[in-house]
Formats: sequence, structure tokens, C-alpha cells
Amino acid sequence: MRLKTYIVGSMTEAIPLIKRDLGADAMILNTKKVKTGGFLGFFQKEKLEVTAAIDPIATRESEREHVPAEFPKVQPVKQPAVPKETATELISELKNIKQFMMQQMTEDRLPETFQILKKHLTAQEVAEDIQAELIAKIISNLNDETDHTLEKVWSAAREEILAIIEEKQPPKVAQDPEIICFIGPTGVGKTTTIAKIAADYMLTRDKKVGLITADTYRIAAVEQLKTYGSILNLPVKVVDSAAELKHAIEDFAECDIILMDTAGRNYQQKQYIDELERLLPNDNKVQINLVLSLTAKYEDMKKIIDNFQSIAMDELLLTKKDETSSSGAILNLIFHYDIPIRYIANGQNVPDDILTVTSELVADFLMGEEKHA
Ligand SMILES: Nc1nc2c(ncn2[C@@H]2O[C@H](COP(=O)(O)OP(=O)(O)O)[C@@H](O)[C@H]2O)c(=O)[nH]1
Ligand SMILES: [Mg+2]
Repeated sequence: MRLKTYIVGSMTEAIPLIKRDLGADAMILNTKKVKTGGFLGFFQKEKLEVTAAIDPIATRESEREHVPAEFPKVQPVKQPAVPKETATELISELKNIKQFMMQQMTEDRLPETFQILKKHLTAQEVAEDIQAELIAKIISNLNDETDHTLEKVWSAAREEILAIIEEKQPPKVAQDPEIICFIGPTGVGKTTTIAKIAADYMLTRDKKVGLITADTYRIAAVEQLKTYGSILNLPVKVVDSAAELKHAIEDFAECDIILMDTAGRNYQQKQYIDELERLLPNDNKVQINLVLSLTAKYEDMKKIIDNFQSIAMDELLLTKKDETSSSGAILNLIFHYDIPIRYIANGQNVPDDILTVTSELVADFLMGEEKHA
């Protein structure tokens, strides 16, 4: 094991030195701040002590492992004398820097405006990894400390949030679905949301809508959808099995869109997902829309989504935005999962309380509206 310690101004400065002395396989063992100097221009009186190491034996052995023993004729590929700056190396450097930034980002070490931003994002329940990425990007984009005013940091955060959403949200499917099946936990607002969306298809888009419910679990649930059906003057069919569902879909052949309600289930349990799989036709005309309430814990939302590996979920729909002041889960879901979110429901009123998701809407929820025209 060869160890080497560097006193540097920043991690970016340390990496080329480590690579020069110890090679590209070196590992960073420890970083600590020492007085005198500065880190990325903020910590004026501090420098960074970086300890890196390389284990020449382990490195050689791991190189050997790449050559399969069964093929003795294979010659090890000769490394060029001066290793070229490859994309992989750059990526691993960036990872090192990011990892380091995350370590540094304990609140008391950040400049004050960033501490305020971080507190705000934490209160909004934005996940730690997203916070770290946002702050790292803002720091690297702002020119110097004169840019660290609260206003500039806030609007930079907004811009980064917009960029994340635009990058992560897959483009909406060009073709409208024929059948949308709404699934999700009990009481999240599936039936209410179906009524809102049905009204939108019918009144704004002039589409012929059919309603199906497979929620025969509670009599009141059937009645609830039938009530909306009669208010909107839409046909409602009740189904109890895959065969009945198939017939109902055939009966609605001349509808432009079928919206299907299901019983609320605890989808943290896999058995309910299997049950759903047996009910739904294996047909890509059917779009699955998972409805989750923003009042739920993010960890619980994740568990449900992760359980849906066997059924490809097409969209997420979030409800009860009006009942919570924190919007971090929206950004967390967009960042951690590549599932489109088309609507957010924000109240009990049918048909009005539903919003179409845009990057601006989510940025407004998170950072406040006053910062843009
Ligand atoms: N505050 C609020 N309440 C909602 C929203 N969506 C639905 N609800 C209410 O949540 C309760 C359950 O709704 P329901 O549609 O029956 O949920 P389901 O069991 O998932 O079908 C009802 O009291 C709805 O009025 C929403 O976006 N915000
Ligand atoms: Mg319902």
C-alpha cells in the first residue's frame, strides 16, 4: 500500500496530482480541512488535506482477474505509456468530486445562503441526494461569492429544478391511450380523480368516455362512480373478473376513452399486484396509472412503486397537494423514477381541482411563485 497526503485548495486540484503520483486506480482514503487556504473559494482560512492510496498488489491482481484462465493464449492488452484522458476517467473524477461535495455539505460548513436553501429544501422534504446535486450545481455555476445572495441562489435553484424535471420527465406519449386503469392505495382519491379526468375528456376535449369499475369490494364504491356517471351523463359498467372486463371493453367499442376504477389495495403487499395482473388484459391499449397521495411518506410511495416491477406502470398521478405544504416528493419521484406525472389533484372539487404538471408548476411548488413573472 502506498499512501500520499496532499494539501490542496480543492478536490479538483488534488485529483490530477493523485493520478500523476499514484495512477488512476488510486483511492481517496480521507479528506479533512486544515487551516489556511480555501475550499472552492468559500472557506477562506482553510485548505484541504487529501490522503490517497494505491495498493499495487491488489491492482495487479485485479488486472489479472480480467484475463480468463481458460484462455491461455489471450495476450493482456498493452496499456499505452501515457494513459489518455478517457470519458470513464472523467466520470469517475466527477463521482469523486460529487461524493466529496456531499461529505462537505453538512449545514454548518456551507455559506449562509446555501444553509438557508438547504433548510428550505429539507422542509420541503427534497431527498438528500437531490439536495446535494442541486447545491453542487449551483455552486459550480455561480461565478464567485458576490453571486451568493439569497436571491441569486434561489433563482439558480429554481433553474436547476426546472432543468432536472425537463431532463427526467419522458416526453408524453404522442398517442392518447384507449383505456386508463387507475390503481393505488385506499382513499387516495382514485374515484374522485377519475370523475375529474372524465369531465376533462368530455367537456374540454369532446371525447366519448366510458367508465368501468372493478371496485366491487364496497357497495358504496360502485355507487360513488355511478353518481359521477349520472352527473356527467356517462355510462358505467361494473366488472368482477377478467372475463367481465373483456366484455365491458368490447361494449364500449365506440368510446374514445375508457377510464377504469379499481379497489384500493395495499400495494406494499405483492399479492395485490398479482391479483391486479390477473384482472387486467395483457394489452398495451391499457395504460396503468398509479395514484398516490402527496400526504403519504416518500419511503412508502417508493415501496409501492418498487413493487410494480411485474406490471409496467405508465404514469403516476399525485393527489391531495392541497393537504400538504411540502412538495419534495414530487421532485423526488421525478428524479428517482422515469415515470411521467401528468396530473396533480389539489382538492375535493370535481371537476376543477386538478392541475396539469409542468416543470414551472413543480418549481413554483418548491421554491415559491414570486420569483418569476
Ligand atoms: N383534499 C383532497 N381530498 C381529495 C383529493 N382527491 C380526493 N380527495 C378526497 O379523498 C377521499 C377519498 O377519495 P376517493 O376518490 O373515494 O378515493 P379512492 O378510495 O382512492 O377512490 C374523498 O373524501 C375525496 O373527496 C384531493 O386532491 N385533495
Ligand atoms: Mg374509489
